Amino acid sequence: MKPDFQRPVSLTQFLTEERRAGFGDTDLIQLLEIVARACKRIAVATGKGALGGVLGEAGTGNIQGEAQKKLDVISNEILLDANAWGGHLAACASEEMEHPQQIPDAYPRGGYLLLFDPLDGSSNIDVNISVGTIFSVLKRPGGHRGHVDTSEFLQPGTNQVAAGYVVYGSCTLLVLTLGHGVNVFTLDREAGSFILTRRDVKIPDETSEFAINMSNQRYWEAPMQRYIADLLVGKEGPRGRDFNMRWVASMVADVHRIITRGGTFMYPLDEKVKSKGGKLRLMYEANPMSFIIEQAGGAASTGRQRLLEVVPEGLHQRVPVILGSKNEVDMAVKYHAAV
Ligand code: AHM
Ligand code: MG
Repeated sequence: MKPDFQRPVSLTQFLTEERRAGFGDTDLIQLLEIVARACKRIAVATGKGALGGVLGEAGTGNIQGEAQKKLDVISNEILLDANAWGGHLAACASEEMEHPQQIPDAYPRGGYLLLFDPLDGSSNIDVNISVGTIFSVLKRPGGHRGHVDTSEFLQPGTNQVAAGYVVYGSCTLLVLTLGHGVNVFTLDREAGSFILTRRDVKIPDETSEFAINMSNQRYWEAPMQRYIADLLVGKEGPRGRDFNMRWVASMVADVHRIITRGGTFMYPLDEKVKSKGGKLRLMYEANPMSFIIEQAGGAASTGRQRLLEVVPEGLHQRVPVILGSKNEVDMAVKYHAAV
C-alpha cells in the first residue's frame, strides 16, 4: 500500500518507513525515538519557565569553564536517563560532561554513540528566547567491546549516521537527517507527538542574509574582516547588493532560520577564542549542524576546510564555523583562500 502523505505522519511512522526503506536499523530508530521523547520532556521543562523553578544559574561550571544554568543540568540528565536502558547505545558524550557516559553495566550495550549539546544557547533562557538541543549519532568502531574509550568518538562528521536539533521556540520543532535529506517535525503538544510538517527541505543557494556576532568584528582574522566589510557596503561595494543581518545568539534558532529561508551563520576564529580553536564545539554543535545543512543543499566550512572532514582530536574541540546557503559560504571561503 502506498503511504498517504495527506494524512499526518508521526515521527514513529516516518522512522518505521525509513527503516523499511533501508535507512537505519531498529537500534538507530529506537535511539532517535528516545532522543525525541527526551526532548519533549525538555520542552516541558523549558516551557514552565519561572513557574517550574528552572530558571537561573545551577551554581556549577562545566568542563569548559562555563557557568551552567539549571536547565543545562536538567536537560543533560533527561537525555542521559532516557538513553541509559534501551540497549541501543554504547555511550553518550555531552557538552556538560568532561568524559563520555558509559551505559550502566546493568543494561545491554548497543553499537551507537550519541553526542549532544543538551541545551544550546542557554544564556538566552532567562530572557525567553529560543534555545535548543543538538545531537549527533555515530557508529561505534567495529570490534570494540566493553567500556567506550573517548578515542572511539573522535570520528569526522562525514561518519555521522544521523543528526538533528530541536528548537524550543514559539512551537517545538525537530529537524532530522538520516543522511538522505532533511525533514522537519512539529510537536503537537496536545497529542504529545512530533508530526512531519516539512519533507525534504532544501535551502536556496543564494542569500542576502547573514548571522554573525558583529561585536567581535575587530578580533576577526583579516579574510573575515574583508568579507563582512564587503557585505556591509552593500550595493555600493563589490557585491553589488544590500545584505541584511540577523543574530539570535542561539545557534539552533539561527540555523533554523537558514533551514526556513536560507542565509548564512558564522562564528569565525577571533583573537579572543583563537587559543581554543574557535567558539563552537565540533562534535556536538558544528558537525550535526553541518550535516543537516549539507543534506538540505547548503555548505559548511571552517573557512579553510569542509567542516565535516575535520578529523577531531578531542571531544570538546572547537572550530570556526561558516555554514548556510551554498554560494555565500563558497564566497566566504574564497576570501580565506585569497590570503
Ligand atoms: P552554548 O553551547 O554555551 O550555549 O554556546 C553556544 C552559543 C551558540 O548557540 C551561539 O551561536 C553562540 O554561542 C553565541 O555566542 P555569543 O555569546 O558570542 O553571542
Ligand atoms: Mg552549545
